[in-house]
Amino acid sequence: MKNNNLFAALRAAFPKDLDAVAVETDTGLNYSWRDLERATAMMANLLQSLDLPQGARVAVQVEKSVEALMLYLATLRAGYVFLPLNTAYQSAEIEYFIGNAEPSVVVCSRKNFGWVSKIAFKAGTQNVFTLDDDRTGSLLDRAAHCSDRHEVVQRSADDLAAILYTSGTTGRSKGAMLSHGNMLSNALVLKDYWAWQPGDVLIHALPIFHVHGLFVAIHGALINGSKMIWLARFDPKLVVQKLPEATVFMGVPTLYVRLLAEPGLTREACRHMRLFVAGSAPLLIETFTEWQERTGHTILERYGMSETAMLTSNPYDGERRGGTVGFALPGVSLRVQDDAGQPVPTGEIGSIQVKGPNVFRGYWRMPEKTKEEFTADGYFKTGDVGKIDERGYITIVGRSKDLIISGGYNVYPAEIEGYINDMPGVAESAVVGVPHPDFGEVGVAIMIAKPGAKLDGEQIIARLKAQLANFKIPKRCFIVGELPRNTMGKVQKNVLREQHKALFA
Ligand code: MCA
Ligand code: AMP
Repeated sequence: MKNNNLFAALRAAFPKDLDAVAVETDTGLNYSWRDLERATAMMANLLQSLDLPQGARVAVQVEKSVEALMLYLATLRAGYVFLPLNTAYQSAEIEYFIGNAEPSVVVCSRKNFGWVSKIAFKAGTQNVFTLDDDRTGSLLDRAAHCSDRHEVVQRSADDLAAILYTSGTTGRSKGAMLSHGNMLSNALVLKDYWAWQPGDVLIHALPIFHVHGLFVAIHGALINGSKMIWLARFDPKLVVQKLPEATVFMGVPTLYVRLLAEPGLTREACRHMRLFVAGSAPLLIETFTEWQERTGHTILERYGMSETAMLTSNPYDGERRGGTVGFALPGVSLRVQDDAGQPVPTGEIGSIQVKGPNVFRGYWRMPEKTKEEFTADGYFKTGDVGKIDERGYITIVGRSKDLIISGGYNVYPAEIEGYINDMPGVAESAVVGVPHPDFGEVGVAIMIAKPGAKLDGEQIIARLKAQLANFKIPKRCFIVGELPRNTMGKVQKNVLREQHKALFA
């Protein structure tokens, strides 16, 4: 029987020369393909020795390192379900994810072990390991005693490989369940669509707890047997320095904006580059055009979601049109519908719906929510609003979901408003996204006080900082007498966005 474990496919693409460099780090370390093979075998053996139930979740909140990458691959290899968590999440956020996902294994950094292990043990997790970005931690200590031989566990295409939490517009975060088949199909389509070639080298500068850095970038390089230049964090100077050794780069728009501020970003620096990919948030046409002028390269913009991995892409060969996200990828059906569920005419705006082998298996333990997000004929409602032009190029014009995308991270206003509304003296709040030159969009909070109460914006920000991941904190806070409302009494966020649109201009 064919093994549909994603890891089996990635490993089959390792080059013949296992001693060649697979990952080169910014600290001067080289990891060979053999290192990846052996270390993932050892970690997979460790996981399997823990007697975990079928479908066990391995939740991981660690700094970016090659060992963290190996842990992801080892989890696939051992047939368990990987659950990556943003390193910015604080205790209330982690408590929710661990309580909801009930992982059998939690891996965290040593400095967080105290509070993370407390949360994990309370939720019934039996195994908590540490892993730091200096190649230390109990996970590696334990794996060192395991065999470096391991047979990849048999998995079917429908078996779960990962759960990615993506916040809901109302209520709490939902875990998007992605299967081995979802991810392998997407990786193979992109390998072809983006014309990955022998000798390609990827600069990996994104975090590895979201689809972009974890799947699109890593799977892309591995399924092509390509070396990665691995940066622990995005540093524009270092990226520019490494460009001459690379051929492929992927980033959210903020990374491109910051790279353009580097005088060293020149045609000469990009002379070996083959492909620059952008996504996760809208790429401004100014950035697209300036990049073309400075480097001679046209950024290829694509569009995806945690629930679906990549959905559309501008062509590799053919015109890459700025401001559009290109065409539906091979195998993906994409349509734009009106509120009555009818297809809209060419060029008109409607809701984007998708179907394909990349579309997720549903939300973790939320069958009702899952059902709501699919149409009767099996299309997933993305919550994005867009249009398709006469040449078939898709443009995203907005979102029906109340979501702010800041520097490529999603911020759900409802979550932040919930925290603000719980603060003493706050009657009501609204968080809206406004344009920002660096992050594309940032959150701004507007609130009204309870009668007689006095609110202090700085204090509110400080309180939020103690509770929430840093990227979710509104950049500004306004206390007003009243919020604009429609005739139904609903807060008009569009009016607030308009009022504050020039704040960071
Ligand atoms: C950092 N800060 C931010 C953000 N990042 N504020 C708003 N939005 C952000 N994204 C704030 C911090 O709160 C902090 O504020 C200050 O900036 C410095 O923090 P630091 O961590 O040092 O920031 P940085 O290292 O400069 O990070 C900026 C970044 C990072 C490199 C752009 O945000 C990043 O890596 N973004 C990429 C996200 C990503 O990979 N998204 C893909 C999602 P203070 O000093 O006040 O505390 S996958 C996806 O969307 C789909 C599927 C797709 O299509 O790909
Ligand atoms: P996530 O929940 O992190 O998977 O974010 C997915 C959302 O990011 C999508 O639903 C879009 O709203 C947005 N997105 C991703 N890529 C693009 C893009 N190229 N242009 C505009 N929005 C994008």
